Amino acid sequence: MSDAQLIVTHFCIPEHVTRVAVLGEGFINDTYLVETTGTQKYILQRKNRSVFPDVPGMMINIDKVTRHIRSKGAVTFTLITSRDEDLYYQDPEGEYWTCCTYIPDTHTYEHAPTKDLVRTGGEGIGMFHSQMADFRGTLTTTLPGFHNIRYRFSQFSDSAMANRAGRLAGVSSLVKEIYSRQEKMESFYKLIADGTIPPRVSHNDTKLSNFLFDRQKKVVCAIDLDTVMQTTVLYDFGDAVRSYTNPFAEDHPDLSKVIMDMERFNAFSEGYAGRAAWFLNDTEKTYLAFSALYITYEQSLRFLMDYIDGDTYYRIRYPTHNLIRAQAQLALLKSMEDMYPQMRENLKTIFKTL
Ligand code: GN1
Ligand code: MG
Repeated sequence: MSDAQLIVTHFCIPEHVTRVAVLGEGFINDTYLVETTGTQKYILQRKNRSVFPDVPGMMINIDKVTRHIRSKGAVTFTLITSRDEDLYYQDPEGEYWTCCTYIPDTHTYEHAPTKDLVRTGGEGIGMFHSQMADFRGTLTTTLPGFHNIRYRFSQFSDSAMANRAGRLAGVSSLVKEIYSRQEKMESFYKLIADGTIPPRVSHNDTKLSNFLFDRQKKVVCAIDLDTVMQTTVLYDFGDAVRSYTNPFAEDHPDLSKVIMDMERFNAFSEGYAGRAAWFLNDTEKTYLAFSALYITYEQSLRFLMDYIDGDTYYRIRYPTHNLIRAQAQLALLKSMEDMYPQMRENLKTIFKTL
């Protein structure tokens, strides 16, 4: 019996388990699909302890959010408790495992195949924010500073100083690109830190592959709620624009192909605004476009930092994978910078014509 096959017996799955197989290529956790004698399937995950310092707190957040969504009659997954009635099972090595229902007939995408999928993706994120807009509970900040660029700069400077993998000299031009935008990014973050941009329940990892789509390619719900916290919905809008508007994967090696496609941006924004306009305030609307630059920049910084550190955070498939990822995200950022005035104009028009 494999580890996962043994672990799954610690959860209250009513059916008899017939198969446990590796699923997907997550960067952080290990994920398995659990098949049973019934029609219901489950997802089993080993959470990455070095990334998530507070797995119990994280699971309470996920439980609160999924209950809130379910209370509205909307689709989401359900957490399966352990035989000890916890939201996780901790194995003898101290590893945390969790289990939830699998939503049938759904797919995920690494990059968006069509503009229609981009639009429905925008609706999906708007729907998630909308469903959570009347949540009056509190979520634990399980990853303090996750999208805080001041914190990311201090991490980045420490990495550069330590130069643990001896790779710094080879990436000096990229490092320069990162530092040249520091002030601009910090002034956006200041608005979040001082509350000018209000905190709301947000997903914090809204890349395309963290949403389920049905057979008709319509969005079903958000998954991977590990990072759900009360930050700003702008992080989600920005991260999704980063992921949906690039017609290629986030690690595409041909930088000349990596662009922010304006038609996709418009489709995404229309989908999002249609669901979210009712709760967004004017400041949030004003900064939506910039949030895409901010998160794309942050992602480039994080990939580059992991390359400098010697690939200790993200799972890689080849030695320069993090470097390629950082370069692709920087190329995307430059494309967004060129189109920024147009992005703002288009958003204004979209909100006006709703
Ligand atoms: C990670 O866990 P996953 O693969 O959905 C990362 C995100 C990055 C993303 C880049 C907890 O997301 O922040 O944007 O990779 N999650 C964590 O693909 O660090
Ligand atoms: Mg994921």
